[in-house]
Amino acid sequence: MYDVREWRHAFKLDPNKEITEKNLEKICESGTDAIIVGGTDDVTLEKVLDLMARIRRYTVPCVLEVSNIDCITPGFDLYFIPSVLNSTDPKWIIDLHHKAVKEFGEIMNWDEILVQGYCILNEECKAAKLTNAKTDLTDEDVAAYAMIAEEMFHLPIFYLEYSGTYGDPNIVSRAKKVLKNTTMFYGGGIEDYDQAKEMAAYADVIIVGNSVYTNMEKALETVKIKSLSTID
Ligand code: 1GP
Repeated sequence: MYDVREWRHAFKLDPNKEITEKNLEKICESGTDAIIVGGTDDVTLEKVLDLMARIRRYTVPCVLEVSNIDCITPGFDLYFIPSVLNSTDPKWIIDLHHKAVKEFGEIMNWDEILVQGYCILNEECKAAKLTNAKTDLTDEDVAAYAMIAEEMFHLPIFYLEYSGTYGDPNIVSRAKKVLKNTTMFYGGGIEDYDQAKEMAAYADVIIVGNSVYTNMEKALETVKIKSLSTID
């Protein structure tokens, strides 16, 4: 349950967006493997705590994806720490991490912390702009980042991020081919079951974010991919 290698599907909820109790219940009881709490804009500790407390009424694993050191709070099952491998600014690859570990390293529970090697591919998304990501990449470029994540850095997660737009299945497929132990997450633009199924054929875990807020019923249908396996 808390082992990402066994996951196939997760919803990502943004602390900065409104969700009704009824819809939150549907998401938490959907059968998804986890709820990831994370966002780029105006994420405050207060909003993170509020959303965590609401999700905690259900048994689904609850993970904080840390985008801002001020929003870290105990109470989550796991903590994901993104490192943007294709950022052109060391701040997002290693510098913020260095600052956090220098300050809190001795009290961090490393068993609960997983580093995600991000590769951001939608140049229009906020995360790409914020991190100055180099998004003009070929499938071979992306596969090399995947290989770096696994073979050089031994990261538990490689995250292909197309946030806000549906990605290129050929790139996802090519990256997956070089991964053996690192779990591949795909997120971006998944709005219905067919898109979820297409990406779940290659990615180990698909992440559904924005469609929770735009079309809840279709978002819920994406959970059905859990019974499908990836193409080896
Ligand atoms: C965002 O990868 C997630 O970090 C999901 O993307 O919001 O486009 O579904 P969407």
